[in-house]
Amino acid sequence: MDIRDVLRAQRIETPSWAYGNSGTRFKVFAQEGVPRDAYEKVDDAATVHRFTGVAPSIALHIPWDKVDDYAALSRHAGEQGISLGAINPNVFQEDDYRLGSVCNPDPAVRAKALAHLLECVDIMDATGSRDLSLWFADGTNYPGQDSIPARQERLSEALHQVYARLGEDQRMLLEYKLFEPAFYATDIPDWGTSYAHCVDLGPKAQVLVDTGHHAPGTNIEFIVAFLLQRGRLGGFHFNSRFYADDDLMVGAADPFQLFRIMTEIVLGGGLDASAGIAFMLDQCHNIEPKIPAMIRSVLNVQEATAKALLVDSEALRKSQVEGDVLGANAVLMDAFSTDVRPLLASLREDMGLDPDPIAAYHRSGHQEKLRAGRVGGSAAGWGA
Ligand code: PSV
Ligand code: MN
Repeated sequence: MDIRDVLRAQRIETPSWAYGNSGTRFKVFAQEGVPRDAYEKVDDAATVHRFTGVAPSIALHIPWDKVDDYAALSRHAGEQGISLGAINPNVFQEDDYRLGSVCNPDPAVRAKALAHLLECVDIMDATGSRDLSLWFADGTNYPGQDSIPARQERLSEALHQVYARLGEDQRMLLEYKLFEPAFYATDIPDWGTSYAHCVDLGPKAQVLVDTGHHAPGTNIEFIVAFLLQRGRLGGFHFNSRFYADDDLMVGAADPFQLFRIMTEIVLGGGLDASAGIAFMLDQCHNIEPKIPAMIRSVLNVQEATAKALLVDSEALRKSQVEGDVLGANAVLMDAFSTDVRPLLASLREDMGLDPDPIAAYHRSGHQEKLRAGRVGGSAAGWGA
């Protein structure tokens, strides 16, 4: 295996919502030059791809990225050199969803949520997207508020209806999250719950691991290795956290954790296109400029991948079967301690890219152009 070929073929999907304004529940800091509609978000994702060469698709969130003609948006993306990726339905931002969406005790609200999920599969037909990426804000805040098993049944029923609607080449990714916005019991709190539903549904249902959605101290690479071995790892939402679902740049808080995750991916064959794993980012750049932050994030995933590819798997296996604890650990640490930046810089030159994408972006004057050009209209996004 030639490491350079693997790195050249790597694909990292960026999220439309990272390009729009975002913030915390305390304040959204509006930035100049942010996209005003889905078309401009596609343009920003295309810019990230132009400088990195490995981010050729954008995930959409519906209705944040609602347009009249999705085929036209898809054509626009193609003209910019990228494609439309995962479709993320949004069933958490309407008053009707106060007690949940597909798990809501009211059948009328459940029907409304299901209709939106099915509409999103129609959108996938128009955009050519493979993945329906599902995350539910459903859950309860107080013990006794609702029946935990009844909610699981409602969830299962909705998922089966959506699964039945998927086309031959379409998949459903089921994301879990320990907490928030529900604080007592989230309806899909962990990978086990997601995995069980996916197994019930069939092979087109796969677990999505968002790195920010675990309790502190959770061994995420164990989850990754397990799901990969079982053929149920559908994809990632990469980001970083210090405390909760912080949505900071991937690899910023704990690059070693990202390396450990990518090492399990590499060792388990998860980088092969046939594994079908979607490597997506799910981040919000609240105080930092968005496009360079996204470029930085893509480079961080690339660096972790390069280091994981440097793990000497033969030496590792040998140490493992010999019970050489320190030797095995040293194999991983050697790879992690290697500076892969020169390798990636030379790879980029081979690919016709600038070896330093962030410096190249700043030199390009693109940010100033956006600031001057994107005036009027209102910024598209969940924040402001
Ligand atoms: C929820 O916290 C989440 O991780 C889901 O993936 C959403 O689609 C995304 O963030 C944006 O709110
Ligand atoms: Mn996510």
